Amino acid sequence: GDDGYQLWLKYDRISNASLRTSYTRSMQFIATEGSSPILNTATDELRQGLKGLLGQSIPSVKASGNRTGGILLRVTPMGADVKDLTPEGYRIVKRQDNLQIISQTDAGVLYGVFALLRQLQMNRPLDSLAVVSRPKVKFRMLNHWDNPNATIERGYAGESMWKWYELPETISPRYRDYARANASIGINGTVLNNVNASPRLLTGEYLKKVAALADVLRPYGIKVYLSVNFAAPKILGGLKTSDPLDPQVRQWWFNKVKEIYQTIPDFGGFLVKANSEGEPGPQDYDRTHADGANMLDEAMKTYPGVVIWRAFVYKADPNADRFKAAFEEFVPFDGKFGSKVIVQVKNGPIDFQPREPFSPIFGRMPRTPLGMEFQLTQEYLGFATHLVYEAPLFKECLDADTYVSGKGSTVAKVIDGSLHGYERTLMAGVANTGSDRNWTGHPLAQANWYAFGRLAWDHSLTSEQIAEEWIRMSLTREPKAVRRIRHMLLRSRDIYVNYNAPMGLSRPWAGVHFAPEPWQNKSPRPDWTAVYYHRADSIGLGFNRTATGSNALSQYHPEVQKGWADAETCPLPYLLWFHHVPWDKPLSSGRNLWDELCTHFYTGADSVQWLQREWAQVKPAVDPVLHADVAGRLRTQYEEAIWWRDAWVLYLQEYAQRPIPAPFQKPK
Ligand code: GCW
Repeated sequence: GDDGYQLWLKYDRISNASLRTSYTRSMQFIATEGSSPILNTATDELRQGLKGLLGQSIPSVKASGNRTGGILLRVTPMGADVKDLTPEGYRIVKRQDNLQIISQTDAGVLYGVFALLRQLQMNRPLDSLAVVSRPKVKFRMLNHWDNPNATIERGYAGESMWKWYELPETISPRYRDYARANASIGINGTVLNNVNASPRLLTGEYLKKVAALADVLRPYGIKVYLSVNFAAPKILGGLKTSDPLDPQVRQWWFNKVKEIYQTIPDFGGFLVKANSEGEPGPQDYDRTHADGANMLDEAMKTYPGVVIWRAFVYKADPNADRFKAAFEEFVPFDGKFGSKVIVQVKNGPIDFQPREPFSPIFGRMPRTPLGMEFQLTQEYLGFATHLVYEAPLFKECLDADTYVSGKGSTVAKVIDGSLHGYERTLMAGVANTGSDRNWTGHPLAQANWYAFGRLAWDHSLTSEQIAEEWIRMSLTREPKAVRRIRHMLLRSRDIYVNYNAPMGLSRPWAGVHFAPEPWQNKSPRPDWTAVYYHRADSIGLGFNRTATGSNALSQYHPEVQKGWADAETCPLPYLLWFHHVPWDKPLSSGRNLWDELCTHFYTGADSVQWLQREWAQVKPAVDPVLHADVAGRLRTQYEEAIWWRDAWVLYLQEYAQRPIPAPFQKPK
């Protein structure tokens, strides 16, 4: 059986014989002009893919000469074929009876190869294989929250893939497979370690291990980055301080960066979580985020790396609104960051909740490159037992309109640099991979890794297109089954939101972020209790963030405020994010708040049974081992959905003092 290890690179033979023949006629040979590690990868990947899809070994040659009917891989830095491309972009054209994959760079050719293979996997006709593509975002990377002891913070697919104790001598073959998967979807960077960073990664001993991983990833166009602990000068260097304005501290970082580049010449850069959730940072010394980031910026000056500084900050203040914290701390520093800094912002203002409005920072720092941070690992989305296809969540944020430069100023245009002219553009996904054989725990969660890469390359792709590709490449090409599974994926996120946190509810979580505990009121920090977020009381439910409440709404452009400020017109999915709504308030749906909530909770849980039925229908079209795995997870999901529903409903009922609406009552 298929255990999911091959991801979307299975390359099962195309079953339609005439299609296979017509492809094969145009793919008699592969001619690679020049040679380099990345070009060799491109050639090998193309051969391997075609071998599977066409069932034939295609010879590779140095030059095509006068031959026709083959595929040419060509790098050309200048000229008509590439002048409309960016360095990693590619063009696939049919010319003089050869199919040519052309780019300014080796990496672009590699991406073109994977694009061609994707077209074949989708069984597209040959005459539609002409494509021009450019990545919309420059740094497309995964963030691993992996610790040196092999645990993964918020990881649900086993232990870390990085075998730190075996490196650098032993190189697991899995590293290369990881690189292939990422390169195939355009990912070009990876942060190897947790943002709650152990300083150990910066020691000479670990840098050698990092260098060994970099060696495996390099031929796939992927650079390594490290999360750094801001207190490293004290902890590793034995200095008395890590004050970013202290000359010795600055010298320490300068030397460290130099050492890194001696070990890893193409090192990607640093990712920093500072003064957040107890991590050290410049504020420990009464310095600012800009002081901290700019110290690293300076140390990095003569090297190619970037400094990615996270905006995920908030203070333990029961009277504050955490929603506003990152904006308040960062927006005043717009324009103050050095020339290598990118500020990385989570999609929503709180923390990867099942549905959040977009972070108000987007669009409000026009002079600072802002990167997007999405979370692939399902910290708040049911770990590895719940099916949640995340592309719609990513798209909801990317397509949201900030209005900062008039209508159409979407978050995507902020992130891709087109709105404010940033050159350093970034999209990061907190990885959902681990050492589980199928990489992601839930086999269908592979789709989230895939979708992230595809959207980082081109955010204009739709959730539907991406789902269709992933299903056909990974699960089945049987049209009816493809349609069913696509429908399941596309509905899955709303189903989850319905039974888990509907209508703008958030954070009913205790420590591990799995169990529903909306009553959870004990915590070392007041802002880590559930009631802080949902604000249930005898009058109603929800967090008033309008002018009569925390006024977090004021952080958005007036046009955005208009959409959410009035409880009468605020769309129901966002209602409780911005309003404290009385239990008996009639809503646009025709139901009052209590009945509407119950409808979401009950239909959400019921819909998991729909997912189960649909999955049962596709059994003949999907590998039996994988099918059984998912079927088991869906059974668990159903039990847990009921658990979530009941926990919320029974808890809220104590405040609402209303009966469960008749359609949802158990028959006597
Ligand atoms: O989502 C929260 C997680 C923490 C995480 C933090 C962050 C790495 O609960 O585990 O720490 O966000 O993003 O820094």
